[in-house]
Amino acid sequence: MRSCVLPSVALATTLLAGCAGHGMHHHHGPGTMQQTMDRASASATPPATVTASTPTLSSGYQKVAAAPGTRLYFVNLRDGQTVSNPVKLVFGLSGMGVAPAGVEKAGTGHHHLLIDVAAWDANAPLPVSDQVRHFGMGQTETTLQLAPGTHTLQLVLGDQNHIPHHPVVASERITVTVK
Ligand SMILES: [Cu+2]
Repeated sequence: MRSCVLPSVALATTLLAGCAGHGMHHHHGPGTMQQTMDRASASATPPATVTASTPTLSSGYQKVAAAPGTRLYFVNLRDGQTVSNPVKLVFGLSGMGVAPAGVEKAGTGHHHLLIDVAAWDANAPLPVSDQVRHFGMGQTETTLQLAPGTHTLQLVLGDQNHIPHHPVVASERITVTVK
């Protein structure tokens, strides 16, 4: 089990995945200088602003529980990567299962992809928009056309009603540059 330093106190209660950029260097000694340089030059996307998750919504709705230790991550992309269209994204989920929207099954959810979203509500259904894509059939990958430039991408797991789990299951927010 790798350890992961969370970049933000606000997100410390969430289950952040995507720690692949950290903790990968196990060697000490001669390589230290190069590792330090690699780390310093790596881009770091600020985390999204997310409301603190509550187990119950104001409506009385009981959120679906996230399994402890669940990780959500981009399998094939990392923060700071340069990509070209069409951009393929593979969604990685460890610790829970994928089920289509509308199917109530403990320990499951469906993927949501947030594109250029800097803030979202953990205590409401995820909206449907060009920036918030739902994969309600249980898809675990997609292919996008993105405008040239930089974009942030983040995965959020939602339950059968598109409501984030408690605690939130979200990936690291990453930035990609589209050529
Ligand atoms: Cu949804």
